[in-house]
Amino acid sequence: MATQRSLILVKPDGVNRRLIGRLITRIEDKSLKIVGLKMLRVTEELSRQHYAEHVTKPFYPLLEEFITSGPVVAIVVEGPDAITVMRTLMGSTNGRDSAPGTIRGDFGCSRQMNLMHGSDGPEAAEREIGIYFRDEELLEYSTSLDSWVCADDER
Ligand code: IDP
Ligand code: MG
Repeated sequence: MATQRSLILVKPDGVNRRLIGRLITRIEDKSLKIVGLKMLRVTEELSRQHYAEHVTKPFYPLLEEFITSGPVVAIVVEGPDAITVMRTLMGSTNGRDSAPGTIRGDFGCSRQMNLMHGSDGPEAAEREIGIYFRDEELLEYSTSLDSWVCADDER
């Protein structure tokens, strides 16, 4: 167990469907802390950087078209095991297979238009946070609720 940071995107489908608020609420309800947040348009170059592992895959051209098609909201979340916690909260890649109660399971039924991105491991998280945020855009702060997120031996 460790305090981790994860790079989250509300993808263009989430922005277009006016779901930004509800999706961010899921993060806050889970008691993860938002330490960075911005709205931007992903360029083709940024897409190739972000999805470097997928660039050679057959579905990449459509993924790039989708992720560059409208604004996204980029968020850095922090909390205990935040990377895994966010992946569990989002559900599996294809909304059709995602369990009810997960973000992808509750809000969609697409493999591509699956509302959110979340880093899949510590190395990816560090790399992706560096792509979207400068150090000074990430804020360290404590709140009176921090001590109620989990016990000290769970951090
Ligand atoms: P993940 O977002 O659950 O980690 P990845 O396999 O890393 O899923 O794929 C990255 C993104 O590419 C997915 O979230 C989805 O938007 C899109 N994608 C994944 N597989 C396919 C596919 O087979 N066809 C079209 N788009 C796909
Ligand atoms: Mg992935």
